[in-house]
Amino acid sequence: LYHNTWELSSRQPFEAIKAGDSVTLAIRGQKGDIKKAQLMLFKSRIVARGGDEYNIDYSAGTRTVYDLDFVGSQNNQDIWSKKIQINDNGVYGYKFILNGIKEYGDDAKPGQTGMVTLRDAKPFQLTVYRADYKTPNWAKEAVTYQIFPDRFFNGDPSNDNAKTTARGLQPIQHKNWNELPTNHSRTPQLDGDSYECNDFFGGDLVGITKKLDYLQDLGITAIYVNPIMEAASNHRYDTVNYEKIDPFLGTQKDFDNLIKEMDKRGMHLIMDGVFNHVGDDSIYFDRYGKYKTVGAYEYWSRVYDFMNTKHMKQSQAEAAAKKSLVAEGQVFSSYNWQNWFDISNEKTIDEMGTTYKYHSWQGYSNLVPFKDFPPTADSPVKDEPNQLNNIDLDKYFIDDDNAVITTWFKKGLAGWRFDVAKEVPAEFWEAVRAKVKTIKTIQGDEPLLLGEIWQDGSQFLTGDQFDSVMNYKLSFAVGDLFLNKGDAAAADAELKTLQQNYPKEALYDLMNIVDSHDVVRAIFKFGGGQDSVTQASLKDFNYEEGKAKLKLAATFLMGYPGMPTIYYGDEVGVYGSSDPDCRRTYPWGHEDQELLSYYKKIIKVRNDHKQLFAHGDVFTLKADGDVYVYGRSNQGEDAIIAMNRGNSKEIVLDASNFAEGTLFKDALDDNYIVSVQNGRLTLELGTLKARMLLNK
Ligand code: ARE
Ligand code: CA
Repeated sequence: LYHNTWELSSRQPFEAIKAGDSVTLAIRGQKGDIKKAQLMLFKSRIVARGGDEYNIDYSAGTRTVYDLDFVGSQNNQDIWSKKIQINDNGVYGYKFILNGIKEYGDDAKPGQTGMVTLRDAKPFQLTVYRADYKTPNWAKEAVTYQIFPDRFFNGDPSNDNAKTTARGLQPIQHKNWNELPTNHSRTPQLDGDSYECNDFFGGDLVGITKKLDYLQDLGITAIYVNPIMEAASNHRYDTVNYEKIDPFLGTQKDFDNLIKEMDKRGMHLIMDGVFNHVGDDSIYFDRYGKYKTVGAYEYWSRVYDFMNTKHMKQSQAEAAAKKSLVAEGQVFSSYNWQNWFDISNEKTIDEMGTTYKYHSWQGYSNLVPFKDFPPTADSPVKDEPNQLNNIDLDKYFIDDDNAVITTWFKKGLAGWRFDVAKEVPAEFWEAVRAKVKTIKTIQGDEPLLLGEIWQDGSQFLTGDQFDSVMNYKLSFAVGDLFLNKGDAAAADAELKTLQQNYPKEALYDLMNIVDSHDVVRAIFKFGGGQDSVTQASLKDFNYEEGKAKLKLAATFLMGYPGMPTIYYGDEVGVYGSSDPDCRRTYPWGHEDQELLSYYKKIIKVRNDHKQLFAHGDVFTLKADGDVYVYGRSNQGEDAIIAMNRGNSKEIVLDASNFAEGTLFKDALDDNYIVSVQNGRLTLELGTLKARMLLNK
């Protein structure tokens, strides 16, 4: 029995289909063996899940069975097939049932062929997207730069203690710019609470603004910035207030000015949106009783006992004012924060004294997930539609006139990167898209909706949720390739699977990365560094080897569809192990200039051939051992991107796609020109070298 999702004789078309379109699925068997062939089609149900647990769930959705038709025999094999039309978008799965007893489904290796089982075969995936699915062009054309704002540049030292000064608290002692991150500050901070991730370096929005010329010179056209809204920690995933810029990072004016300066340079801003949880120390929850508002935790645990609260950080007068707010029943401004979280009345004792139980995100007590967003094992998976109807969370974030998600677009935002996207109910993202896609950014562009997804993101990319996801899948494929963990064919299988599963609209604006603020720096990994090391040192890895392989990976991204995204400092040789070591400061004045000029060169190649690289077709030319070569084509303009992770060699490519005699010139090596001869191209590829060959 044989079915191969990559062969048109098995499945046509190769890629995701548009709702309303048809797909032809066929299976072959030895002549005479198949008496009856059926196709079982599943529509998966989108289920939000927490932690690492995540899968497309076919069992929860619908199931249809079709009889296949015998279409003929070839080479002693019988072919059975069926053309089916699918009208609704979603992630589908299919498997074959032969003679009523055997099943043939996916073998769980990337793409391609499957295997026979007696029952419970794993379905092959088929993605069906909405006919009107359209993603922003600017994102397809972008070269993006990711900034962890505390660590990029301190452009305004006067705000380094803005939060403490405003509240009459002890100033915090910042780390020196050249120290390493440890997540622990030397001094007790803010109001003396001891939380982690509290070492600050002073980077800010003015710092980003001041370095825009640097980014423009590098060829950057979009910036993705980690959370900048008010929060307690240095990473700011523990939001205090969604409507306010963190005072350590600057003011609303600084933000407006950043946007103004970015607009001048035609740059787009993508912001981190953390809508799965808030900080325990936030106006919404207010575990420590710090804010003028009455937070949910306060309400449930201490609302009748403000004056006696052990953690109360407010003055007696403020506490009294709160008490009267409660008495008047005006506890929660216009939103019912008390309903946003799961808080039980059970008391527990911890190091802070008596506390009340509440759910926390992955055991981090500073991150409090919203109710009905099921992020923990003890909060059961909920998949009823419209589960948000009984709380007004969606109003605050999406629907109100000044809702958080839409209002930031009015302030100049071009796109959101949504944190822990898979743990938020699909209905929430659908509502976000429905609303956001009715507006334009103030620059007149389509807004971008991008999810933080580490696994296959198909279910978010069928036209009713996101435009894009962080492409960790690609970072693993490219990472393994240059780490010599698998050969080029293995990487190609992973990449072809993405090309097959993701609608083209999504594939072309994925956030393509080699690393991020959550993982070991790519250069460290490539240089043989271990991610178990708390602090990377030059003893742990070979910088030159890491750098050579980083160049290969960066070149890979720069020629590929999707927006290549550079994690700040990668381009100048910043290294580091896992979080927080991957968040070292940008080394102004100590950059690896050679690496930087390589980055500039490859980015320029992409930017100079935007139509080709942002919109052109992509196809594999060679995936063999140490060598990976792919092609790009768009209306007579062609490119060949070749990478060799091994020793110097000569390779021969099938170039029958290109006209005989076509000249290809290496944009990274002016003296190198080759031409298509007898439908073939012969290339010299040096040790750990890449080429970007262009015919125009
Ligand atoms: C940090 C350190 C800890 C430290 C703690 C101290 O990592 O070692 O003990 O701080 O409080 C943010 C910060 C982190 C912080 C964390 C908790 O940036 O520095 O931890 O908050 O305070 C999964 C999720 C994915 C998530 C990653 C990290 O699915 O959504 O884990 N990423 C986002 C952000 C993070 C952020 C948060 C979520 C929380 O990008 O920066 O953390 O808002 C597999 C799985 C993935 C899994 C991945 C990594 O591949 O498939 O699902 O991602 O591994 O574990
Ligand atoms: Ca500062």
